[in-house]
Amino acid sequence: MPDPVSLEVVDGIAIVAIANPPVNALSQAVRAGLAGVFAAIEARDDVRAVVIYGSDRTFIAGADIREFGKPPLEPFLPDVINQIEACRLPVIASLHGTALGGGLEVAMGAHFRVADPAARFGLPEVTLGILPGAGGTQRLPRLAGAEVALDLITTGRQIGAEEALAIGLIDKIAAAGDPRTVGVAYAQDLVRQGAAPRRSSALPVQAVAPDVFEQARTRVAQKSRGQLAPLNCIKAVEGAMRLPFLEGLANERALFTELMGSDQRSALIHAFFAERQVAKVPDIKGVTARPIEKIGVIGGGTMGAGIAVAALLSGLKVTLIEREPEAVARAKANVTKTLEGSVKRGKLAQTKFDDIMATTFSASDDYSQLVDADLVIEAVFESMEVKKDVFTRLDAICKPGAVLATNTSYLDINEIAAMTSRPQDVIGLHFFSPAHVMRLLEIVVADKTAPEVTATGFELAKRLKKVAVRAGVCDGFIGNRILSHYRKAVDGAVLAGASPFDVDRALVDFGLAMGPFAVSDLAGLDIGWATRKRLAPTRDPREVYAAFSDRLCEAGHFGRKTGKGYYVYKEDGPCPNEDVLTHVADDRAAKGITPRAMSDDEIVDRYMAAMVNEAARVVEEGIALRPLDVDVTLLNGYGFPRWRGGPMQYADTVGLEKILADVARFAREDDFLWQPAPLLQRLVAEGKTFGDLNDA
Ligand code: 3H9
Repeated sequence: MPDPVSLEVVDGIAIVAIANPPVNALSQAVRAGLAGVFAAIEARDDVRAVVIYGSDRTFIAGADIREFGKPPLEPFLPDVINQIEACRLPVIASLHGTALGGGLEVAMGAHFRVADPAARFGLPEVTLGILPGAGGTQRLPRLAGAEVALDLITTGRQIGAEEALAIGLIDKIAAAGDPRTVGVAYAQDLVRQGAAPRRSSALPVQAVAPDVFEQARTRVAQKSRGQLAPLNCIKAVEGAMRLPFLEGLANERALFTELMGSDQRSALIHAFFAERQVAKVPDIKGVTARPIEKIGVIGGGTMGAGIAVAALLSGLKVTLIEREPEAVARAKANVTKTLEGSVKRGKLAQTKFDDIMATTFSASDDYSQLVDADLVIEAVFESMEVKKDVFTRLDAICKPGAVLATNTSYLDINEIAAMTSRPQDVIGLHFFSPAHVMRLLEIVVADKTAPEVTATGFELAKRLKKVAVRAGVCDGFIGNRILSHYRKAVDGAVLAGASPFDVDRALVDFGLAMGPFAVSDLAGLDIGWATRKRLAPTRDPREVYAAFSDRLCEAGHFGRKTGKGYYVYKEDGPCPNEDVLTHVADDRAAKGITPRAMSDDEIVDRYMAAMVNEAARVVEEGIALRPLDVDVTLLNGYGFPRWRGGPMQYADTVGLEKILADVARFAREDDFLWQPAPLLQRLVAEGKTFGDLNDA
C-alpha cells in the first residue's frame, strides 16, 4: 500500500495530500501519516505555510468507521488535530467534495479554510450513534456559535459552501478548480499578507440565551425519541460554553466513549454498511444494465403518480397511461399537484417544473405511446386478471429489450411474466407509497428474469436515489411477507388480552414511527381485507384468524380515508375508536378466549419474535439474500427504528436464544403461528448470529 499521506514542499508551501480511496477516511495509517508529516514540517525552516487537501473526488469523509468496535489504534484523531492546530505556520485546509465528521474536524483544526463552490460540510456522527469526537463539539461553537453548532451536530445535516461561509465555518469560496492549486494560491495570498496561525480553540465562545440548550433537548426528544447520541451531543456543546478548551475536549471524549460502547452505535453503523452492501448482488456482478431514458407508467393513482414523480425528478422522460380521458386528466392532475408541492417546498426549481411539464412528462390513454419506452412500470389495481391484461398489451407494443416491470405488492411475478413472450424482460419493482418519498425499492427477480434486467433495476434505483433490495418471488416478497406474519402476532396479542391501542403505544415506545394498527389505518384497512379475502381459500384451518378487523371493514370503516378505523380521525387529531374494543371482545368470546393482562415488554417480544422468525425463513428460502437485506427493507419501508439496526441486528443484540425461547413461549398459546424457523434453530445450536451470515 502506498503511503496515504504525502508531503511536498513547493516555493515555501508544504503541500500535504491525503490519498486513501474511496473517501479519504482517517484510518490509522492516515492519522499516523498526518502526525509524521506535521512533525517533519515543524522541523523544516524552508516552509512558510501548509496546505492540506484530499486527492481524487473528496476531502476527508470522516473517521474510518470500519475501525469502530475494534481496539483503538494510536495516534488518536483528537491528538493529531491538536498537533495540526498547534503548528507554528499557517495551515490551510482546501476543501472539495465532502468534508464530513472527522474530516471537517481536521479542517476546523487548520487555521484557514477555502472551499470549492460545490463542497459540502457536515458533522454526521449523530446518524452513526456517536458525536464529533475530535474537537468538533468544541471548535464549531467557537467558529459559528453554539446555536448553529447544536443544529448541525444534533441533526447531522449537511450544508453547502454559501451557508458554511455565512456561519463562519469557512473563510473563502474559491472559483472551481483542483483543490491543490486552490489551496496553494490561497496559502500564497496569506503568506503575502503576513497571516499568522489563527487557532479555532483560542477563539472566545459567544454567550447564548439560557434556554437554547433546553430547546435543543425538547427538539431532540420529539425528533430523535429513544436515541442517546443527540443528548450527548447537546451535553458536549454545553461543555464548550462552560469549560476551557482542553477540559471541554476531555468532556467531549468521555461522552464520545460512552456512545462508542452503545448498542445504538453498532446498530446505526450496521445500517450504514448494510445500505451499501445491498447493492452488491452476486448474480449481477459485472453485468451491464440496459440504458434507461424514457419510461412508461401504467396507472395514475397514488402509486403510479408517485412513481412518475420520482422518475421525473431524476430527469427521466415519463409517459403515464390511464384507461380513459377522464382518468388521464386525473392522473395528470395528481402528478402536477405533487410536483407543485415540490416547488413550494423549494425542492424543485420553477424552471425545472416548467421544463418537466413542457417536455419530459406526458399522459395518455393510448398504449402505443410506449413503443419507444426503455422500461414500463405497471401500477394498476392489485388483481392478477387486470395485471395479466396489462402485460399482454405491453408484450404486443413494447420494443424488444424494453424492461417490463410490475409494482405488485404480493402477486406471483412468474405468473405475470408467463403472459408475455419475453419473461426474461419481466421483473418486479415494488415501490412504497408515497413513491417519490419512500426510499425503499424491492427488486423482485422472477425465475426467468435476465441478469441485465436485474442490473437495470438497480441502476434505476440509483438514479431515483432509492435503496434497492433484491427479493425473490413469494407472497409479499421480503417486507410484506414478514409484515403479514408480525401482523398476525399483534392480532394474537389483542386476542390474548392487549388492546390495539396498548399494542401501538408499546411499539411506538420501542421506537417504531407508528404502531401497526395506526399504520393499517393509514394504508387503508380495505387493502389488508382484500388480501385476507384473496388468501381465505388457502388458509390453513389451524390458523387462529382474528376477525375484529373484518368487522370494521364490513361497516365501511377503512381507516384515515373514511375518517374512522382503529382510530377516529378528527380535526384535532386521532383518538381511539372505542367500537374496536367491542369487536375485539366479541371475537374473543366467539373463540372462548378469556383476556389476560399483557405487559408492554411482552407485546414487544411477540412483535419482534414473529418478525425475526419469519425473516429467518425468508433468508433460508433465498427470498432475501442475507439477513442485512431484511434489515434494510424494514428500516426503509416499514418505519423500523434505525437506531436498532433492523430486526436481524436487534435479534443478534438481544441474543438468538432469547428469540427462539420467545417463539417457544408463545407457541404454548398458538402452536400454529409460532413454529420455530429451522435457520433460527440451527444458528442457536451452532452458537452463531445473523451477522455471521452477512459476513459469509
Ligand atoms: C467520525 O468522523 C468520528 C469522528 O468525529 C471522531 C473520531 C475520533 N469510513 O457512500 P458511498 C465507504 S464518524 C469507512 O457508497 P457516495 C463506503 O462504505 C464518520 N468507509 O459513496 C463505500 O464502501 P464500498 C463521519 C467509508 O459517493 C465507499 O466508501 N462521516 C466511510 O455515495 C463509498 O461510499 C460520515 O458519517 C467512512 N467514514 O457517498 C460520512 N464513508 O465501496 C459517511 C464511506 O466498499 N460517508 N465509506 O461499499 C458518507 O456519508 C458517504 O459515504 C459519502 C460518499 C458522502 C462520503
